[in-house]
Amino acid sequence: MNSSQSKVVTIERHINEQERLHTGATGDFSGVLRDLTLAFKIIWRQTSKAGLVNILGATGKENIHGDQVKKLDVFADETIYKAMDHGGNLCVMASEENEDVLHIPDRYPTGKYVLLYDPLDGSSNIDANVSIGTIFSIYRRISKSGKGTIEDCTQGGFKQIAAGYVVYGSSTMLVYTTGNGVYGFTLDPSIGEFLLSHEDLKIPAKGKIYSVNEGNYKYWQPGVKKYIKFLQEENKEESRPYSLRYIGSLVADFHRTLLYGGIFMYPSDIRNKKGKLRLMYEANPLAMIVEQAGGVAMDGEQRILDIKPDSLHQKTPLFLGSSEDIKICKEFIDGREFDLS
Ligand code: AHM
Ligand code: MG
Repeated sequence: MNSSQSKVVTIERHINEQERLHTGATGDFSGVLRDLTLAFKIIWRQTSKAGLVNILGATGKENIHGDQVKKLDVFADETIYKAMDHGGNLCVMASEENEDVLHIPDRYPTGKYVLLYDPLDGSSNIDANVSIGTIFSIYRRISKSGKGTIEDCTQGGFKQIAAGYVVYGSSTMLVYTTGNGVYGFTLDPSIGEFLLSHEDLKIPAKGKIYSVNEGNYKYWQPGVKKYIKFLQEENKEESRPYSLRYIGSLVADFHRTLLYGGIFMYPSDIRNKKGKLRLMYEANPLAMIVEQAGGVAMDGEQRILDIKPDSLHQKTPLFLGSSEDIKICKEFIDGREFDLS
């Protein structure tokens, strides 16, 4: 055996190794991650052959946010629920696509963990074959026993014990953290395994890219507008003007920001005072990941993970990315940095 040969680490092996870092681990938590991985592979299989099986297109229904629900959203939502309802490790789930919490069926045991998920993020992009994703977030239950409750599902983001996402793109990647750094796995379709490809990911302290739906410019608050103008000003030492990249698929925009650095924004505007993105399903999990990678996530005023949730589907403005970029953005929002010379 050639000892210089790099080791192949499957997600299964990685989960086991992470578990061993925690004394007293029972394996229940690893069980949650393992079951999730299976769901992701099933969703990947379906998204990658979507055009072939005539599953593209709208169901004609709207979800509780008023978005049109696509067939693949429904498929992904049900796939995750069914993969996770019987393992005995969860007490309750909640999904962006469902108004109420999702209980574990009576015939299965309940466990000590809580799963929140956005089954198919960026679904308006499906028909154009643009990258889409799944986002997940795991908490420990706070209710004592039996079925989990809405309170289990509306804990502050700082209480997350794991978070991750899958991006179904030119290749399919799973990125996750259990509070011990961020790890990325690329799916090898020939063997159906996620293999470790990005170890201990760190976001650059400063980037050269900003990512925002600039079509909403006229509705933003003055500080955000001035910050965007600042990014567009020329300053070679500070790598300005920044490049603009916006896919309109949060997972894909986040993934690029994590790897290349820079800033992603979905600010509030005069029409949507709380922005568009969902705190529990989108902002909190990505905030945990970006912080674990050395970056920052805020709502314009405070740290995302410090927001006290008041409802399952609440929205939040979201600014996340490289620490230096977020710091400058915050100065503009606070009105302390208006010199564009
Ligand atoms: P969703 O597809 O789960 O409803 O998520 C909302 C999506 C995000 O992926 C993306 O960042 C954002 O909406 C894009 O919004 P907009 O089209 O307003 O730029
Ligand atoms: Mg979403």
